[in-house]
Amino acid sequence: MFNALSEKLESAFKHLKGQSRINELNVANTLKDIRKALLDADVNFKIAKEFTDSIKEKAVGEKVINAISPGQLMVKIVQDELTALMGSEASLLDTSKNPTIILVAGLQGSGKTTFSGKLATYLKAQKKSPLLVAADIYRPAAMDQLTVLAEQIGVDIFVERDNKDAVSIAQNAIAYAKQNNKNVIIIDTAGRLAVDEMMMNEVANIKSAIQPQEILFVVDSMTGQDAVNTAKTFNDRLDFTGVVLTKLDGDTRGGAALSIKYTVNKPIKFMS
Ligand SMILES: Nc1nc2c(ncn2[C@@H]2O[C@H](COP(=O)(O)OP(=O)(O)O)[C@@H](O)[C@H]2O)c(=O)[nH]1
Ligand SMILES: [Mg+2]
Repeated sequence: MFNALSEKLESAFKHLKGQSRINELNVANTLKDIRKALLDADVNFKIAKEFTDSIKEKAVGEKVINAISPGQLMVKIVQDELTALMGSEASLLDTSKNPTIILVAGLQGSGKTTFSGKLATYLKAQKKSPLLVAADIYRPAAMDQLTVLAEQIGVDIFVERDNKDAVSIAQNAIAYAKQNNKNVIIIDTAGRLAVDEMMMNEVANIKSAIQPQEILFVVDSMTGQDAVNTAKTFNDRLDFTGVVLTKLDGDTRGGAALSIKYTVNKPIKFMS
């Protein structure tokens, strides 16, 4: 995903070849190229600007010790800043509570149902006993999709086909999980094509009714900068605990991955 970006960053450092120290003048072209590389990767322009401003501040006037060249020093500064941008600590899923409730939210087509299945598989491999919950009440096909998935991976599923209230489905699923020794409950919710009030209300109501330990916001990384706005809206309403990036196998340029953490300051917990 980051191949194009790393190639462009590498060539940005070439401007510093043969220089004995970093100054405003010789670092300008490198910074320009770094900014362009980030924009080409679909990073939000404001973030790209703040990022390069902060690199400039750290780089200019930095004493170059004899052992390393300005180019090497610049690579180090950029790497540190990129690490800070993405989050420097690994963030794990909190599954300490029994049962742990995980709410999966995001736009329609972002990959929530697919991810819910993958997450259940991942938890099963960790000797957990997950329960998948079909809380997308609008499309009967969504319940079928999760049912087929659950069968394929050998995980229990909770479906109430005649219940048109997502909140009560979630509550009933929790009662079922407690009776059946399921220790992680994964609630796959409905999404809309774009952020809308009704969807936000519904998922916010589910949140307040069941108090999940984890709220994972699923986002299609191919949506680029749009993903940043969606993430912000969802975070304002749900205060989610982590981000799941999907479709990284497509021709994404990585911009969403770089921008979301920066914008909402929530960790990327999974790449699906
Ligand atoms: N290439 C690719 N396709 C995915 C990925 N995750 C989901 N999809 C596909 O995207 C479409 C929507 O996924 P789905 O899980 O139903 O999204 P939902 O509406 O958020 O539940 C389906 O055709 C999935 O097969 C992924 O990581 N990579
Ligand atoms: Mg779905």
